[in-house]
Parts: sequence; structure tokens; C-alpha cells
Amino acid sequence: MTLDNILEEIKKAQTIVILCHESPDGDAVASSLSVMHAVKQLGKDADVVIPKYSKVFNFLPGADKIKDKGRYESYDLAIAVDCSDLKRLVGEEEYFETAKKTIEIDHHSVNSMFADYNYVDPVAPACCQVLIAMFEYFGINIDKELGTCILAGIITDTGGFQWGGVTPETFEFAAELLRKGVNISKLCQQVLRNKTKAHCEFEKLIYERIEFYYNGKLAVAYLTLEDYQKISKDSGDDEGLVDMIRDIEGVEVAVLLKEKEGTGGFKASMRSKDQVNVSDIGLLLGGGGHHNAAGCFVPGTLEQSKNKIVSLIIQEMNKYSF
Ligand SMILES: [Mn+2]
Repeated sequence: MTLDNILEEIKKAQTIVILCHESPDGDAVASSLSVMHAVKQLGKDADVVIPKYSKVFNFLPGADKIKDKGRYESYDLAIAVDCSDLKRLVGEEEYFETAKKTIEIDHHSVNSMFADYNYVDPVAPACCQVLIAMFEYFGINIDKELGTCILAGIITDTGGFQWGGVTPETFEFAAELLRKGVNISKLCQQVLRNKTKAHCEFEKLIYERIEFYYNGKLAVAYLTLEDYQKISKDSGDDEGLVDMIRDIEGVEVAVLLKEKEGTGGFKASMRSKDQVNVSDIGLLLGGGGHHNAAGCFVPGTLEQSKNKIVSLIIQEMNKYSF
């Protein structure tokens, strides 16, 4: 069984590196730290390598150990978490390709299964929920520190138990973590509610710019390089902005286009409320994600990118009856 292989590889390895996807969200950072805490119990000192992440996650137990570079040229074992595709993995060339063995642990349903051992649960709402099952199998003690990381990941990806994909197990796990002393209201405050001033500035701009299509069911806004220069370039300040567009009454699909320096195009973050599968749209443009949350890169000027994504989404929306 895959989990037996994974445990064996962890036990065999002298050096381990843990990696996650680019622009890491709470689930990616928390999954990385959770694996670090867990393998520590197995007697291994793993390196979590994340060159750029939001300072919002600095409160997570073990975040002070995050490295922007690995300690070794080549690791015995590389573990990728919360990442469905090698292209999105940070440190792919330096650490993943050069590792003797590789493991992927994830919850994205469209998944390229790129490692030697892939443990993927496509119905889990967060990678951290996949980890719980794995840790239980390994006999890892989920203490308050590890539990805080795990719950932070679950809270991030479910928007605090709000989005589709939350299962009865999610609440059972959460209840168990609360019994261990994890402070859920503090975690929600830190991971979900807390906004930087720059984030609020971005919000203001977006509210001014929202354009509606398809009878108000599709809403689109954008941020340009000029906006980032004026407001903030800190990663994390522009996280979660697309959700406020989705929250508007009548909106079924929300898109936020963020201009990316040096790429000649925009990253499109997409959210849907219910039926529309935005992951399908992401895939058409070489991106991906989940049914209700996905992303992709759209080359071109603002007008070109906007027209491209709007027409693709409208084509997709025509398949549904609202
Ligand atoms: Mn995730």
C-alpha cells in the first residue's frame, strides 16, 4: 500500500525536503509544516523550503524553521504537498528532480501524479485533511502544535467550513483537534479575518472596477502592475480578494485578473458559487484547481485577457441552466 511505501521511504531517508506550490496559501504552508512536525516524531529533521510566502502564516508553529534555500545539493527524499502538478511546484528543478525518491500528498482531483509515490484524496477539502489520515496510519501523535497547523490548512481551504467539499469527517477531525487544545477562533482570526491595510486598498479598487456580464451572473475585476507598485508587492496582500466578488448577490462566477510582472499577461483567479466547474475553464488555459476555485494564466493586454476569459466562461455557463 502507498502509505506503507511512504513510511518506509521516510524511515530510510537521511535528508528530506518538503515543498509546496508557488504563491502558497494557508493549506500549502500548513501542510508543509505539518509534515515537518510529523517526520520529526519519526526521528527526521526535514527542511521546509518556501522562498516566498505571506507573513500572515508566521504564527504557525514551526514557521521560524522555513528556509528559502535547501541545505543540500541533493536530498534522499522530496515530499510535495498541496500541489497537483510539477509545473507549479517551487524548487522542482533544484530539489524535486534531484531527489533520490519523491512523494506527492494532495487533494486536487485533476492531478498529474508526478511522484514515485502519490497519496491523493480528491474528495478531501484540504491537503491537511489528507495528512490526518496519513498521520493516524503512521501512529503520529497529533499534539497542539501539529493540530494547529492542520486546522489552519483546513480553515483556509474551506473558508472556515463554508465551502463545498466539507465532509462530516472534517468536523470530526476539527472536534478532535479542539479537544487537543487548538484555539479555533484565534486561528480563524489569524488565517481568515485579519486583513492588511494594503489588502483593504486593493478591495477599494476592486469594488470600483467590477464589471458584470451574463445578466449579472459573471463578475470580473482586475489589478495592474501599476496598482501593485502603488499599493503593495508583498505576497499575501492580494490573497482572497476574488471571494469578495463571488459574494455579491446573483453572481455565479467571479474572476480577478492580476497582472504578473515580466509575463506579458494576467493570472486569473476564478471562483464559482455552486454549479459551474471553474477547474474545467482553468484546464483549458493550462491551469487547474477545484470545482469552485481555480486559476490559470491568460496572456495578453488587460482587454485581451479579459475578453478571452469572459468568452470562455460564458461558453461554459451556457451549458448550465440558471
Ligand atoms: Mn489545498
